[in-house]
Amino acid sequence: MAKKSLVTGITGQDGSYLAELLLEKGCQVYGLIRRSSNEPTDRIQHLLDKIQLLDGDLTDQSSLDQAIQTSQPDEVYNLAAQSFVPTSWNQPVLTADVTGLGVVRLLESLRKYKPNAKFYQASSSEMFGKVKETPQKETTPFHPRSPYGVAKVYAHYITINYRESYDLFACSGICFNHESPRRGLEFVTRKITHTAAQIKLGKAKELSLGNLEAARDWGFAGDYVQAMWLMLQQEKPEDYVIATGKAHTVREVVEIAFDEIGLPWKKYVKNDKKLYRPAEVDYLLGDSTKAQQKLHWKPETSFEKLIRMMVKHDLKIVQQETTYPLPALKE
Ligand code: NAP
Ligand code: G4F
Repeated sequence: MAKKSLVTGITGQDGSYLAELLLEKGCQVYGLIRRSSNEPTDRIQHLLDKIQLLDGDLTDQSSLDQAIQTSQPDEVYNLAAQSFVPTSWNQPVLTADVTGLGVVRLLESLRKYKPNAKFYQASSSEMFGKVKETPQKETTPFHPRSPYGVAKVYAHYITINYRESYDLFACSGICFNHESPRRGLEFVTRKITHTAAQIKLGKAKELSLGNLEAARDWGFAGDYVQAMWLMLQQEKPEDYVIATGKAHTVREVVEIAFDEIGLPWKKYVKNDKKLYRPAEVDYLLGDSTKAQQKLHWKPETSFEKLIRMMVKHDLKIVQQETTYPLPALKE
């Protein structure tokens, strides 16, 4: 019988890649989707006839109970979150509620209705924040630098606690930044590749950025969902760092993106102090030795290939964009 997998955050970047992977593996895929006044399914449009969507929200216990009871999943991947770090300073309570408490709500539903399901939590390298050692591994202490990072630390420990308290198969992937052509436009890599494409095609004049010296260990989302799946195929639940082991600055993303479009970046990139964060995470670099040894996982896509892939995709979609006038209020 096909394995049943429930994915929260299925409409997000990772959710869309993971849903594709799970379908390839022959799973019956359920996705949690929250109410929206417009269509949130752009990234999974091509999968809609192959998956089942269940209404729910991580802030609403009864909807999670219902989703677990209806889907009776063998595996649950919790990818839903308020995931944009700057928003977490403007909406700290909402971020704590969704990204932090949302996880204990989901674990409670599992404990009550499907305790033998395997559970994956999307932990984050933002938990390392002001880093205590470099590179960061599973045992590196946390020092989060944003309300988002703090919420993820709670989520991480409550996942460990439910594993230890109730013997649930619950584990976390501590994923470093991962990107793709499906990345939200507000995250820095996609902001750069999309605006560069707009500049190339005459649809934007400049690119405003904050801290160009921040460094991240950037990988490809398609590679990272493989690791998530592998973690739930193990005999024992354990936490793993998922990273490429190479760090690059925001400036390097800009250099590659503008090289791809053949324009000099210094002419177009403006520094905007408003885009700096109240507390920055300066340098993240992950050590994924454990995942490589135990899961036999390794990243396949290089940083340069990733950024060039994103620019090429953005050139195509910016080219295709047509602007329709809004319908008049009165004809
Ligand atoms: P994303 O594109 O922002 O997707 C977030 C998903 O969460 C969307 O499907 C969103 O639904 C859903 N969501 C938000 N609030 C919700 C709520 N209250 N109830 C139910 N669903 C809700 O994020 P991503 O990049 O795919 O990341 C997936 C997960 O990995 C997140 O938990 C993120 O924090 C974590 N993570 C990401 C990275 C990375 O570099 N991408 C690294 C480490 C950890 P809508 O479509 O309706 O907004
Ligand atoms: O792309 P970012 O917004 O990603 P950030 O904050 O590292 O968070 C992402 O990765 C985390 C994993 O470590 C995830 F948990 C989280 O959900 C999310 O996916 O910013 C990256 C860096 C920052 O240092 C920021 O200060 O880019 C710098 N930056 C410079 N100018 C900018 C900008 N970031 C954004 N978003 N926009 C700018 O204009």
